[in-house]
Amino acid sequence: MNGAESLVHSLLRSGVEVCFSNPGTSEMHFVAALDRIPGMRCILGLQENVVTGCADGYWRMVGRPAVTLLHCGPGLANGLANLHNARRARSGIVNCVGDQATYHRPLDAPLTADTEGFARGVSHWVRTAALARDVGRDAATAVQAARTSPGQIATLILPSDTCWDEGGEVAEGLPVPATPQAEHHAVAASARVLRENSNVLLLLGGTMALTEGAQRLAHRVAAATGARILAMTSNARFARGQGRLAMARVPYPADIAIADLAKVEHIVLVGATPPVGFFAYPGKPSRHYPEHATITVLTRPEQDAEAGLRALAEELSAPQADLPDPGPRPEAGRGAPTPEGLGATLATLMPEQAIVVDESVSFGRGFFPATYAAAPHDWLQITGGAIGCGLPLATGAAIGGGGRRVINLQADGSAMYTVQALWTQARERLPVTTVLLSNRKYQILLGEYASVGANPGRTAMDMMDLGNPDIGWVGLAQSLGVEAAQATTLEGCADLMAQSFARPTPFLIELVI
Ligand SMILES: Cc1ncc(C[n+]2csc(CCOP(=O)(O)OP(=O)(O)O)c2C)c(N)n1
Repeated sequence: MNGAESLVHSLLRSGVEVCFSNPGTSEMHFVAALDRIPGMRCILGLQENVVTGCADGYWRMVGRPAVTLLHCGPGLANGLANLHNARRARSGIVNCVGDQATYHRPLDAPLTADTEGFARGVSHWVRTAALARDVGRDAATAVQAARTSPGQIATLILPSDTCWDEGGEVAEGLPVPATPQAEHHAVAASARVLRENSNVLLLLGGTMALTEGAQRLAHRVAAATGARILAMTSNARFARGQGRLAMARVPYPADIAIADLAKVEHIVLVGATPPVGFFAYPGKPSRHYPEHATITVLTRPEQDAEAGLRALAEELSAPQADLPDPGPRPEAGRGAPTPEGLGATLATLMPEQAIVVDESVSFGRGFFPATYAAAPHDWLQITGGAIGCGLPLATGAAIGGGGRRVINLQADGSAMYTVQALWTQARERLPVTTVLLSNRKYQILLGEYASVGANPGRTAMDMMDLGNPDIGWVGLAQSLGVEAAQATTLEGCADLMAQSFARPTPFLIELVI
C-alpha cells in the first residue's frame, strides 16, 4: 500500500465521505487512490476558491468535514479567501495539499512555494507529512483537529513522494473531543446579570446558539427576565421560519448599529463576540455597544450553547414560554423588485426545510423581517466578509443537504468571483435556485463613497460600475450548464422560482434590480 492509499482509507475510517477537488500533477497518486478505493464522493471545482467554499457549505449542513484536494502552494492560495470565510464560520475542513517531493523541494522548481506559510493564516492545524508510513496517522489526526468543537481548519501538506512511496499504514478514526460545557460560574454570573439589571442584551452567535432548541431556551430566559435577544450580524447557520424565534440581528451599518445598541448596559454572550464594526470610520467608535456596558460570557464559541442556555434557564427558574406567533406568511411581492418584496415572495414560495444561502450584500438587509413567518428553513451567511462565497457555499450545502432545496440570494459582483461553481451545480445536478441580484454595480461601495460626502467621478465610478460591458447572466449560466431566465418584476421572479422549486436541477434567475 502506498501513502496515498493509506490516506484515502484513513479518511474514510475517520468518517470523511466527500472530497472537493482541483488536482494537479503532484496529487496524481491521491487521485489514483480515490479511483481504486470506493467510498469517497469526489466533486470537481473549477477554481480552488470554489473547492474551499463548497467544503464550508458542506460542513455547515452536515457537521462533519469534507476533504479538499488542492494543488501545491498556489492552489491553496487560490482557496484562501473562502478558507478565511470558513474559519470565521467555525467550519471544520480537512485540506490535503499536494506538494513537491521532499528531495525535489531544494531544487526550487517553479511551483515550489511556502505552502505551510500560506496554510498557517487560515488553519488551526498544519502538518507536512514526512514519510508514507505516517500519512494515514496524519490524516486521522487532521480529521480529529477539524472535528474539534466548534470546527477547525486542518491542513495536511503531502509531498508527492509521501503519496507514491510504499509502506502506507491505515489509521483508525480518532475520537472526537467532547464539546466543552459552560462553566458553572459563567452560568451563575450570567444569571446574576439578568436578575439584577434591566437593559440586558442576550447576544447569540455561532451555529450552536442559533438552533431551534437554543432559540427556545433563549426566549425562555428573556421572557423571565425582560432581556432583549439579538443574533450577531453574520452567522454560519441560523434556524429560521415558523417554530423558530423571530429574531433580528445586530445591524450592519455602523450608525444604525450604534443607535440600536445605545441603551444596552449589559451584554451576555452566548457563542457570540462583542459587536464591533466591520470597519472603522473616521470619528466613529469601533465598538458598537456603549463603552460602559459590561460583558459576561455564558458560553464561548466552542462550548455547548444550548446546554449553557438550559443551565441558565434552570438557574433563573425561568418558566416555560411559548414562542410568539410570527403571524401568517406574507403575500408575495408585486411590481418592481424591492428587498422587502423579494423577501415576501421568498417567504410565500419557500418550500419546507429550504436552505437559504445569503450573499445578497447591499440588497439583502431587508430580507429578515419578511421571512420570519416562512416555512422552517436554515439561513447561511457570508461570515468573513470575503465576497465570492455564495455560489460555492450553496453548492456545498446542496451536497450536504440531502435533497433539500437551496436558494442562493446572490449579488452579481460577488458572484463573478466564483462563477465556476455553477458548472459544478450542473454537473452534480444539484437542487439549487440562484436568485442573481443584477444591479450591475458594486452598490455597497457606491453607498460607502456617498457616505464620505463624495460624488464618484469617472475614475471612481469605473471602479464600482459593472456595466460597459453588461454581464449576460442568462447566457453565462447556460454556458456552464445551468438553465436560466431573466425577470424584471417580482411576479416574473415568483413564476420562475415556482418552476425551479418543482425541478431537481439547478436554475438561475437573473433578477434585474
Ligand atoms: C475578497 C474581497 N474582495 C473585495 C471586497 C470588497 N468589496 C466589498 S463589497 C464589494 C462589491 C459587492 O458588489 P455586489 O456583490 O454586486 O453587491 P452590491 O454591492 O451591488 O450589493 C467589494 C468589491 C471584499 N469584501 N472581499
